[in-house]
Amino acid sequence: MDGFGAPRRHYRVTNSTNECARELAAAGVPGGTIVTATEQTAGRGRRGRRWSAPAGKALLLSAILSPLSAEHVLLPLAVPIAVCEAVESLAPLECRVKWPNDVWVEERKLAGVLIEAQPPDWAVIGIGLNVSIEPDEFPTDLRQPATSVGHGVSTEGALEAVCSALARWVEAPADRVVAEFEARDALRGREISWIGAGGQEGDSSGVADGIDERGNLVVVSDQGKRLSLGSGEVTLTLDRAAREDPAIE
Ligand code: BT5
Repeated sequence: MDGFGAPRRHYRVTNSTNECARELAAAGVPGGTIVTATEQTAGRGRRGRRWSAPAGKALLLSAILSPLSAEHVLLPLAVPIAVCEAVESLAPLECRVKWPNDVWVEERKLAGVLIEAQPPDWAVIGIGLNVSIEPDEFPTDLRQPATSVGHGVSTEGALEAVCSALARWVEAPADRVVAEFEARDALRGREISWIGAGGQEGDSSGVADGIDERGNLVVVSDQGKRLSLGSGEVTLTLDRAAREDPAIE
């Protein structure tokens, strides 16, 4: 595979670029193919959640990685890292990765990543990056406050920077990905609670302490146990005290 960006299929409106890219990947298009859209009518987040962005103001990108090998085990972390680097090359912002798949600027969600894969054949890397969305244009029911790149950056400029950073990070050795994640980890040292980790009844809150070599989130539970949480199984809540005590907002 020789980078991401060609061939490119662009839609003015589509349901979901990930959906289109999955169909193309299943039909055997070459790795490196990308799908972009000005607007999505059914943009997907994880677990049936929605991704929404006003037309033309976000990068809506799905990039096909093929073939997909064991060396790509940290792909879910390499992608948000690549987005951070791309954004920082375009605007004076400091980006952090909020495990497992968000890019944050000052505690606000700038980008989300949705990877859908059929190993060993392909992975579709879906990226939604807010480029020039005004604060009052975001949906009002977001789980986390959102923000945009701003600074006059265009969606095409963002596309170019993201594709070039992706090419580098997708093939980066695991130790570099882990080191870079550590430098950008938005959760380390923070109190979190989680639901959904099978077999770990009783431990559902603690302090985030980085990731393990498979990209799972390491937490030290309130009971003092060190646990690894898989991204597929848990839902996180941040800053427990603030949520449990409505007086602290
Ligand atoms: C994600 O899911 O963050 C992955 C989003 C991936 C979107 C891209 S766009 C191109 C490609 N094609 C697709 O169909 N999808 C990918 P998750 O962690 O589940 O977060 C979803 C949540 O983010 C929603 O429930 C909202 O609360 C919030 N959200 C929705 N739109 C947002 C936006 N523009 N900016 C910030 N947050 C948003």
